[in-house]
Amino acid sequence: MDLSLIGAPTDVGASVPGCRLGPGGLRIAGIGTALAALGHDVEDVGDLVGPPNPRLSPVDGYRHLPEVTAWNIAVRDAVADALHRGRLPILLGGDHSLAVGSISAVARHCRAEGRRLLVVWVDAHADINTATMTPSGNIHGMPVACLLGFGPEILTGLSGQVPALTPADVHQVGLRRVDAGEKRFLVEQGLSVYDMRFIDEVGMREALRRALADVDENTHVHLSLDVDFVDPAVAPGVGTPVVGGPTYREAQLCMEMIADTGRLRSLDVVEVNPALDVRNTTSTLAVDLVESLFGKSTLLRMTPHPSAT
Ligand code: B3U
Ligand code: MN
Ligand code: MN
Repeated sequence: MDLSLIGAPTDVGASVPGCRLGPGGLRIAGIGTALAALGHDVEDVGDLVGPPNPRLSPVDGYRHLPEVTAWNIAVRDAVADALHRGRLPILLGGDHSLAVGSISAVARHCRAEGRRLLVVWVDAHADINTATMTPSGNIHGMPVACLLGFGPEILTGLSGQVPALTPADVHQVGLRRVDAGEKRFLVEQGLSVYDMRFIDEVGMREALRRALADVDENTHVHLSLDVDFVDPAVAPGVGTPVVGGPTYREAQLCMEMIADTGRLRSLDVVEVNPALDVRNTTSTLAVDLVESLFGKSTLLRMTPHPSAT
């Protein structure tokens, strides 16, 4: 496949600084060479440019809304450009607020092409806060709400249509820290959520089997991979670690099952925080996961793997 790496070195959507260093950490861990070694054509468009992190308090429930907006417009346009050129965009974040711009570009592209969009959101958090519910004002806790049409107009309208997504388009996997308002909102909106309790009791395999059940040839799968999805014992370099996450192997299975669909067409890798990391472990883990997403497997295998059906 033709892949485009797009760096977005910012943490304006977070309050813990450091994920602005994520694109550098991921490149040093070898994301480009690893994907090229799997046979892909890899283009690195370099880092987008945007405002610095002013480290201010929230205003009307949003921290750094003008800066988050500027970064998201840059991300949307870069992702749209890659898709337009027939390439598969890989957003190297940066904090998770950037998924608003990334997925808005993907949603607009799918609308134009008549494709069904399915977003797999893997995260310790639900990221479905609104200005009135948020405990922090951090916009990286709000991208799912923005994409569903709940948020500031400047962000909810980035795809050219509000909402960019409907709840049926989103499946969340790995949740284990959800704020009180978010819990109600998830139910109200009817999102499909495979939380850690589900993964403990039923398993990662069944979670992904259900999340991917209606993927067909006309489906564009987007994976929004917040690395705090993985247990912090394995992925320590994140701003908001939450214990009790998937193991390395469970996270790999999740990636492998998405790869097996053959329909992954865009990806966000976000919240890698090299400033909090140990020997670039978290970037290295992220590269391992991305390799599985793009075809690395232990044995030669058929796609989809017969046991996955
Ligand atoms: N739900 C909390 C914490 C949080 C969400 N996403 C991250 N942290 N990375 C909030 O601030 O909205
Ligand atoms: Mn997130
Ligand atoms: Mn998270």
